[in-house]
Amino acid sequence: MNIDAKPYPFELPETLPALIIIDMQRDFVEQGGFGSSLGNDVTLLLKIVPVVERILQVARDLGMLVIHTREAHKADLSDCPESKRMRGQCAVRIGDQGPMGRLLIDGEPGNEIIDTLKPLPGEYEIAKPGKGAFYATALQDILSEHDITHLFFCGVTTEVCVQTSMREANDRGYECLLIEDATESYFPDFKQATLDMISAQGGIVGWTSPSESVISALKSRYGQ
Ligand code: TIU
Repeated sequence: MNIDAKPYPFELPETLPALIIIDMQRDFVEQGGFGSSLGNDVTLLLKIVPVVERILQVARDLGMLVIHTREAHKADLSDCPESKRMRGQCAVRIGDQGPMGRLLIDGEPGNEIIDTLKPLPGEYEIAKPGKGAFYATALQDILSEHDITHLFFCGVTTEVCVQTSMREANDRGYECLLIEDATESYFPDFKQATLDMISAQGGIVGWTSPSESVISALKSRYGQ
């Protein structure tokens, strides 16, 4: 069973693939979080929420491994390079107090995954200090423990944390597919460029496909 994808059909493995949901936390989609501190219109990201909800429900129904990530730093900022904290000309920076608590700090209200996508028991929730989900996290060990070979990516933002994580996964030998309408950027052109560059050159980073194709193929391949 294949998924209709770019640049060519994505072959589903015998064993269940994993779903990786990148950084669907209040910091990026709600006013007053890290995303808006950088000067972005965060409302642009909200349109993917129902799509990510649908994919998450299918992954749960099929018993897939689900990994949620959050971009998060320790309260003492010991895992936040000064270069990252000082980048940009923002009035409020990582670790500073905002309307949803300290920006991008683990445990603060703004760092929580949005209500409708909250992880369930048995799902992994990874706090990651970098843009990539593999950097300084246990992600690779978790995937190895579960014999995962194929990964489906969604979340925000497309050209920052999603693309970085997908490239890290690609370099580690995983077959990766980015779900087109389940990822979003503050810059629509950057989203499109990222989708294009992933599947260019014969799938140099992996595949992309709309959620409808992904969901119907997953259900036919792994459903009862
Ligand atoms: N600023 C931006 O587009 N993204 C980030 O800072 N982090 C993630 O992409 N999660």
